[in-house]
Amino acid sequence: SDYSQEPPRHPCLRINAKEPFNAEPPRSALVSSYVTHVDFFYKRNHGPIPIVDDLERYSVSITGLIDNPKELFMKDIMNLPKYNVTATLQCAGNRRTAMSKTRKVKGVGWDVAALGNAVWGGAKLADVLELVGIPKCTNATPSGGKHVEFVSIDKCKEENGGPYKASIPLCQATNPEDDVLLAYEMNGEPLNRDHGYPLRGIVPGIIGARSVKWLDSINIIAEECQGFFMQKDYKMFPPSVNWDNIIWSTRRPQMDFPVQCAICSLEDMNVVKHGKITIKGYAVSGGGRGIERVDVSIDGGKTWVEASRYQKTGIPYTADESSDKWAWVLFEAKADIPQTAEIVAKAVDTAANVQPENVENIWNLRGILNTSWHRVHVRVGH
Ligand code: MTE
Ligand code: MO
Repeated sequence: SDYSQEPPRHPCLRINAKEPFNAEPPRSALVSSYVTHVDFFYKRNHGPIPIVDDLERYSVSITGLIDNPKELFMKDIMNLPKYNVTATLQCAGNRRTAMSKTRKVKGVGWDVAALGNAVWGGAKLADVLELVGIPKCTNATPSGGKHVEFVSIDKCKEENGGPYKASIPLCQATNPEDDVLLAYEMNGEPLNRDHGYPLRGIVPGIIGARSVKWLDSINIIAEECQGFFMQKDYKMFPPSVNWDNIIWSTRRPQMDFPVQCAICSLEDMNVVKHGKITIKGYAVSGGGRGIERVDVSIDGGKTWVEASRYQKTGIPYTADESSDKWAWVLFEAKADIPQTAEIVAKAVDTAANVQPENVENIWNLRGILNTSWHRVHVRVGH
């Protein structure tokens, strides 16, 4: 593979793997703004970044189980109504490094910043599919168990040099309420190469792996996508499964994301100047579920206080129509700590789901979905 034409990247990024390029910002960058700056948005790749230099000729083919397959050009997609959806994209491998500390897991290591919150601009996939004669889906008219497969133009070794791909159920793709986008903008600017220029899927509320970048084709298929990243990766196994006894077909591809949170204003083992500290971080759940509560402890989880929550700065967050349902919620609490402290955060989503206390109990060999209580140890010193 050829990594000689990678795009420039911000020097603050922590590189977890160089080729393919996988990097995350320092965690403090995440809580400096509600919408994550493109430079600080994590980059998760499985091959070299493709180059699309002729936008006029770039097209996406819509094929598969449809009567009239179509080739769509950028102008066709941009002619559809444009939507801006604020959505958090989180890699299933976020916080994998911490899971690996209890028992080694396979995969690129990540601290707590393999996620970001962006305003994605583009056409709704439901509108795009209507152009090829597929009606919108409502709960009253389910679309027959079919799937929509996104195929990229990149090349990755897991697919033996073939493209990255993934699928979602057709009913999700064609339900306007699910806000699935073919996005050409990120935070009001055209997508950059790292994030999928010129066009990517954005599937809010589920693991980042299904938001395929650099789209080449969209296929309507009878069964879910049989690609590596759907069938041999991104599945959640119980702690008893290891590389000798794994049977991939026993588990479904992971889609939804459980409730997650992490402290970003402090690093583990930080030495702080005095005992008055600010504990800031993010909380986010899958499926469009809001964040009901964030609890913070400074004594390792013996006692708790509730943190304040916000999306737009200065406006207290409530999980209702006024909030961005696909986006993270930032939280903040102030505390006065003794000489040493174990700070813990845990979130509760609007379905009353809670985070598991310990990573051991959710350990899985691929190291995905580490949503255990987030802990940082700090010491007051000089
Ligand atoms: N799409 C393509 N074509 N190739 C990839 O390697 N990585 C996926 C997804 N889409 C990937 C892809 C994964 S695992 C994640 S978490 C997100 O893209 C990351 O998106 P980002 O790099 O824009 O943050
Ligand atoms: Mo990912």
